[in-house]
Amino acid sequence: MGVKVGIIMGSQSDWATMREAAQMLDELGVEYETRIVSAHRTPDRLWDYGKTAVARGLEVIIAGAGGAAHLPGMMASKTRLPVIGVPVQTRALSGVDSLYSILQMPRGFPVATMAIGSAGAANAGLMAAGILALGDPALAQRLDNWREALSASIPEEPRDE
Ligand code: RP5
Repeated sequence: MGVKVGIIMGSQSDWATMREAAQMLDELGVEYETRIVSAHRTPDRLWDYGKTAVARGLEVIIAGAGGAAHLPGMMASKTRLPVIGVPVQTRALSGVDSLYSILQMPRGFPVATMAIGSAGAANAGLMAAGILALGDPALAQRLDNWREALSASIPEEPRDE
């Protein structure tokens, strides 16, 4: 089976955040590819990626960007694959700019928008795995196990650190 998840990001500087999505997919045994695709700096690359995504066998795209974060929305306009958007935290506006840029899509072209920053990137990995698990019982079991392990790791009572 080929790679089903594409993790794309607007800049090398987004990788520190988007790596969390990749690590989650590693943990769950899901193959992925990673690419720098910028809506502003490499628009032709964005177009090609979106245009060929279905034919290449991708099933989910995770797209992270910061600031004027047009990458997830533009990708959603170019492919019918589910696009999961990750607002990267910015210095100037703490990622609220990224969040609003990704979240407020017009009717017809949805982006599943995660939380700002690393938690959002990790959750994007989980969301992608959840989508693929609908048609992959072995992955569904690994995801169930992962969720149970997380619950089991939470103590019932707080303690002094
Ligand atoms: C966006 O601009 C990228 O997604 C990144 O979050 C932000 C800053 O990019 P660099 O100037 O660090 O390359 O397009």
